[in-house]
Amino acid sequence: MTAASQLLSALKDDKFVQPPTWLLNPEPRSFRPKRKYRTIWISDIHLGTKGCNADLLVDFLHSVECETLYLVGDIVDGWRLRKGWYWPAAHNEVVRRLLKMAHRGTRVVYIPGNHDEMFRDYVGFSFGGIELHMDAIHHTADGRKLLVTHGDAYDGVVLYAKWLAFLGDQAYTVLLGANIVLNRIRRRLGLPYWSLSKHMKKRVKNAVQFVYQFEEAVAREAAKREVDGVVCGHIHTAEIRNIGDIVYYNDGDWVESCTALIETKDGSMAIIDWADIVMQRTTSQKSDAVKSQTAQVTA
Ligand SMILES: [Mn+2]
Repeated sequence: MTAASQLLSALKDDKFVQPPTWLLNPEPRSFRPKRKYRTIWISDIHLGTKGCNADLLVDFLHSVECETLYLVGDIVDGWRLRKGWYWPAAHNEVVRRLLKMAHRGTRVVYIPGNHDEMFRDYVGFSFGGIELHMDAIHHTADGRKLLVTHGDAYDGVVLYAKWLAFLGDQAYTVLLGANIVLNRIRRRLGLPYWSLSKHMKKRVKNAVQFVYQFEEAVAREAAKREVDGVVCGHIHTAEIRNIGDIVYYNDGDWVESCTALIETKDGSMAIIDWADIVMQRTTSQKSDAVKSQTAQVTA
C-alpha cells in the first residue's frame, strides 16, 4: 500500500477528496532525537491571539512522540477571532504539526474548552484523524482511570474572561500585553522566553485562592465519577497534587507558562516546562560555542 493510498483511506471518514501534499513531506534530517512518551496533554494554546506562544509549541511538537495526544481545550480562541482575524504563519504550523502527528499514527483526542466551544457541536466526529470528545477517560499504563476535561464547567465562580476578575479583565490584558512586549525585547537581546504574568499571578493572594477553589471543585467532580484522577487545563496553572483520594493534574497553557503534562510508558506522570527546557538548551549551546571557540584558540 502506498503512502498516498494509506492517507486516503485514513482520511476517508472525513470525506477529504484531496489530501494536502505537505502531509507527505518527509521530516528534515536535522531533527533532534525525539522524546518518547505514552501520553501528552496540552491545552489553552489560544491560537488566534497575540499571546499564543506558537513558536515554542511548534518546537515542542517537533521534539516529542507519543501514542496519544490530548488537546484539552482552548486550542483555538474563537472569542478573540470573532473580534478580528489574527492568524500568523506559526499558528498554521501548529495545526499542521497536529495533523501530521495524527497522520503518523498518534491518536489525537480534542476536548473543546470554553474558548473553542463552537467545536462542541461536532463532538463524536473526527477531522483529519483528530477525534472530538466532550470529555474522556484515560487509562494509564499503571491501571488508573483519569477523567480528562477542559475544566470550565467547574469554574462556577467565574466563566472565563472574568476568571481573573479580582485582577480585573483589563489588568490581565495589560499584563499579557506587557508580557508580549517584554519577550519581544528579550528575543532581540537573544534572551529566552520568560513569563511575566506567571510570576505576577503568583504574587496575587486572591489568584492563589481562586486556583485553590477551582482545583477542589474539579477534584470533587472526579471523585463523583469514581476515577483515580483528573486532567484539566483552563486556569493556566500547571499542577500535580493530591486532593483527598484524587490526583489533580493541570497541564498549564501556552500563553503564559508553556507547559505540557506527560505520561511515560510505566504510567508515571510529570509536567514539562518547555520554556525552561529551551532556555537550558540555548544556554548549553552558547557554552558549547564558547568551548569550541576556546578550543580553536588553544589549538
Ligand atoms: Mn478555558
